[in-house]
Amino acid sequence: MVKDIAPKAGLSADFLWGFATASYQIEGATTEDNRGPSIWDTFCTLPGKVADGTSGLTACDSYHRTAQDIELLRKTGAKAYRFSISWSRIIPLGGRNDPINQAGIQYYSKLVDDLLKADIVPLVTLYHWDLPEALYKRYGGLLNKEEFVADFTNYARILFDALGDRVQHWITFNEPWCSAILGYSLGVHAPGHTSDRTKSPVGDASTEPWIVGHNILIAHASAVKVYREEYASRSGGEIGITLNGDWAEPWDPEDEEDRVACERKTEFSIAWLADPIYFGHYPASMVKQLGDRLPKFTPEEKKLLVGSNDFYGMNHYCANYIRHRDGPADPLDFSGNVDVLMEDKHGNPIGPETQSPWLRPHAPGFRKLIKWLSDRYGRPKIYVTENGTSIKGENDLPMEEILQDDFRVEYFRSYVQAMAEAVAEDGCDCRGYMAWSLMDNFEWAEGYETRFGATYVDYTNGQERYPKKSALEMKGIFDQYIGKV
Ligand code: GBH
Repeated sequence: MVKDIAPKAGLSADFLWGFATASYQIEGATTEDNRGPSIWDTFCTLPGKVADGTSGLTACDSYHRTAQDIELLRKTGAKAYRFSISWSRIIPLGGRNDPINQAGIQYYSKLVDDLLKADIVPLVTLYHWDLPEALYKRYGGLLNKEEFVADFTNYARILFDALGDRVQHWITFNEPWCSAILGYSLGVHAPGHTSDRTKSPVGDASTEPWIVGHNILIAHASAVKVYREEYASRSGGEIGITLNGDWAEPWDPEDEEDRVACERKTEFSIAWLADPIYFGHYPASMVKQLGDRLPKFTPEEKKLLVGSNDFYGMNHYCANYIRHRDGPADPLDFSGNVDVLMEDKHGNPIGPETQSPWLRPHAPGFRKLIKWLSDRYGRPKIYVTENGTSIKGENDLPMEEILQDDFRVEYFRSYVQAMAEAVAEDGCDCRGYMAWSLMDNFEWAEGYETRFGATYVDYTNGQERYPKKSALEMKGIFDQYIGKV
């Protein structure tokens, strides 16, 4: 009889682990120190867009509480912290000819200094969805390639200048899939464009998401070029993009068409934005389905893009069952003409329910996706820049019970193990992991009712922070694996 051998698991001795946040979700102080409005400030004022009618007006008040955030990070033993910068604090009107706001630069500069003093490595995201509102009004924001690329590159350069001597890890964009699909197809994120006229008077979901994705890629590559030419040689830092992506399992593993559909779904959600960076073109499956609606790269754009990742920033939360659809794809389709399901052919769920309708934990999918990415893109260095879960009904519990978040502890434990197996068994090159999130925060269209924090934030009582069990157990989880490969 063959004995079951447990897979090996391990992470490198210098593995960076910690927690992630994003500016609009935690900072608050949206009108303070000259900060200009962003498209999210505006979006939140529209009736029905945010579940509980809230906004990032106060959020976790991190603009005034970075000292507490760092203290919290210290308490967890984290080695790294990923945060994002609010563009409209740096340039309130956003554009390359608009005034720079020194107060904004000082805020982030001090944050970086304080993190380094606390022995915490900063990972900085330049764009986590909060575009200056003025750029949307001025020229249509992400839809305008020439203007957007020039303005983003200028914004990026200002930050490389201000922080580049101390920040070694830069992320250009967080999840362009979300900006494009949630913002310009489904219309559930700012600026809310969609073809659904009951939701918005503007938008064309058959074309705009593909234009937005394209423009973000060019803006990413343009900023990377500036960084490499003007800064990296001096400071030795690295830069990449962060892409979200779920794992796909066939609804019926016996059905060849469902197996092919899984690959196509992953190409539509991930390879859409990664293939251009590694290969200089979109996946064939997308060209086939979208035809001329998918923009084309000029030779210069191609050259700019290929090789523009020093690392692959991976945001990952869950998995789905995928069933192929027969017949031609809907012009509004963005998933490769498939059904995205929570149960397989026999009614087995992919994972337990959480507070987020889209999120069912399924740790084996994490290992499989890390391997899928590694195989396709030639074993890139990977930083997991987000991974985490909400818990069904968490917000309705008394605080004492929220702090005992065993469901989240188990989620982190199983996902970190899956990643450590991908490294030790599959030869993947994962070098960092940032749990989402350091603390409960403004969960976009879900408002504050959905909590993703490893720390409880008491919104009714001065945004006081209370670490949950998951925040305190993370170090123990990582200690098992670090230095074991
Ligand atoms: C992350 O995205 C974000 O980076 C972070 O800001 C956020 O707080 C965190 O997730 C938790 O939500 O049901 O069609 O609307 C994760 C990737 C992809 C997850 C889109 C939600 C919604 C699909 N997201 N998905 S839909």
